[in-house]
Amino acid sequence: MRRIIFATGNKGKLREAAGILGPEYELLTPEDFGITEDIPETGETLAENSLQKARYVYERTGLDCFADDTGLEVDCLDGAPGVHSARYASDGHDFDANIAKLLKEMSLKGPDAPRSARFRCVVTLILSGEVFQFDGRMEGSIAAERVGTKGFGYDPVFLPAGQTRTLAETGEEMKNRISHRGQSLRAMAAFLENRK
Ligand code: ITT
Repeated sequence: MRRIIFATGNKGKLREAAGILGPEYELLTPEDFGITEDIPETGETLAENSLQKARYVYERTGLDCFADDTGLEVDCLDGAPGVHSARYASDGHDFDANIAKLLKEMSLKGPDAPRSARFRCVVTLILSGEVFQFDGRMEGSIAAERVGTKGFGYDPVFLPAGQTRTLAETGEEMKNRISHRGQSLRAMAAFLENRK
């Protein structure tokens, strides 16, 4: 059993990480160490923000930890919302408002605009003070409207490549197999396995 802190305040990410990493891992959260404030994310890239979140928790606990920074890149919006995905519509991590803004901005591009998009994820692991990063991505497209109730964030409008159902319809097991987070966390787990 490996105990490690996942430096996140996002319960959806935490649930997925537990499913991806399996029972070999006990995931602690910043809350378990009295860190309840929003961890600052002021970088200009996913890699910078991911490192910033992991460092924040490592500096306060001295324990091994990892963080996940994820962005949704939409081609017809020149890669937006990208690194600003959490605060696209407002400052408050409001999923519904973020999706509403995304669909509105895309409709302004006209009916023929490409709907292709991808999630990118950078996981930063701090292990005995050393930093390692793992990338993952999932290609797909943005649906015309929200469908499904599972998952979190932009899942109700994300159609993985080659699929006709959104991530919020298919649910976590399928998502974890193909997702950006699944790829980066499995890469991290393989790395940790090799270090044993
Ligand atoms: P932490 O920083 O506390 O981990 P966060 O929600 O702020 O949580 P990010 O900065 O990585 O995380 O957020 C990017 C945004 O994209 C945020 O609104 C998420 O809800 C959303 N998001 C991240 N991963 C997603 C996924 O797998 N499916 C759908 N939306 C996702």
